[in-house]
Amino acid sequence: MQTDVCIIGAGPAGLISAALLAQAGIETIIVEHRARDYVLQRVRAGVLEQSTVETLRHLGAASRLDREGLVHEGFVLAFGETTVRIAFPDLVPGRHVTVYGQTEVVRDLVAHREAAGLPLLFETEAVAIENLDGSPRVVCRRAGETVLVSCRLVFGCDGFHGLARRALPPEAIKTSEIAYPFGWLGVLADVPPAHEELVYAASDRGFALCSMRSSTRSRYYIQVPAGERLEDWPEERFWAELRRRLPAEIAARVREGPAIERSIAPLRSFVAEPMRIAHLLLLGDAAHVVPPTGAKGLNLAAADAWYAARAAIKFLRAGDEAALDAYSATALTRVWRTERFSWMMTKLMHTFPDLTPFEAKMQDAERSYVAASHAARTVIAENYVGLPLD
Ligand code: FAS
Ligand code: PHB
Repeated sequence: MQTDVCIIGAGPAGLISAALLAQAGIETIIVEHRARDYVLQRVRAGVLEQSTVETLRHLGAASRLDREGLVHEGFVLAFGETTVRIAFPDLVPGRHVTVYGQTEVVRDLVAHREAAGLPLLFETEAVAIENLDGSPRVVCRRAGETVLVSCRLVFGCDGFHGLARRALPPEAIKTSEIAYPFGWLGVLADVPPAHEELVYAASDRGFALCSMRSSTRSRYYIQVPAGERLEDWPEERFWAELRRRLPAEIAARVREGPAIERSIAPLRSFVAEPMRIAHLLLLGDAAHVVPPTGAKGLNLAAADAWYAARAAIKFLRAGDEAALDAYSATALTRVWRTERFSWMMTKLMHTFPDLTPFEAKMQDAERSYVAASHAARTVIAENYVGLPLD
């Protein structure tokens, strides 16, 4: 098969970048390892920055989002029984976020791609990338057959565990990483949310998050030690622990219900640099991972897609190789600022097993400073709603 850009992965990074390229008349083929049904039901992120919503509107893929998305003007930080509202109209006037599941974003983008009749090959695993310095070839396996995709650029949008980054010689990239000593146990249930906005709760027992997908569907998370297994957490244990970590007034409003989905995700901060190697661009989790405490994973992938499509269009139309390096530099500036915010929120809100007494005092002081300082809350608000997409 022959195309301009071969995109590995049909997650947000792959689907958004493909749509932006198609809009510019650039030919693409998306190869996706998993089956269509699996991709369409995967439960992940839930909060969209304004720039992500604007990108989806720009693509003409936001009509359901505009109907069903929940516009939120703030969220709550809880430190024990003390609650602190991060109020966007006061702190970052005119800015807001939209609560709309990543599952729905992916559904909308797959429908958008298929309606355009553009190639999206499910159950097609990229197993090698050849000739990156020249005209690349992506070698795929599909129904026991080998499929070769010849192209001019490869977008590695295949997530943290994907092929693209690992196909590079180790000396080609520098990685930076923190593995946190805990993960998030997430439950999705058809019960009304306990609060009208998201609640990020820090308690002596650990972190908890009250999120939602609609007025009838809630998404809850609790911090669990790294290595915990789902079988260690029967549903009744989850609900009891969730309530113990929330302020009493919010805990009283938690409604239980059977889990539609349950999963444990490890938390890590990770960056691979540069994000352009020869004719391969890395986008989204293939290049960087943030702990979900800042609600940034999906939004960073969307920002990478915006920058990568812009660079690819310049390169493919005018042979502008410098644009490809500019992609890496521009994307990484946003990536590192977002890594900082996600790391800061994770340190602020989680129980760390091995804090020194001084570090524990620093965490207490940080929490009381956020509660007391308009400036501190402004910093959190301007990062949460999303940094400008230049
Ligand atoms: P994705 O991982 O979404 O997509 C990569 C795609 O590439 C997948 O469909 C995969 O099947 C495919 N692929 C992999 N290898 C391939 C190969 N060799 N050939 C072809 N295809 C291949 N972020 C938040 O903000 N909030 C959250 O609550 C949150 N929860 C998460 C829970 C889990 C379990 C995980 C793993 C991530 C979570 N994230 C969360 C982060 C998540 O939203 C990512 O940031 C987002 O999916 C990144 O999108 P992509 O970069 O497109 O990668
Ligand atoms: C979610 O609803 O899945 C969600 C919301 C906010 C986060 C992380 C996850 O920070």
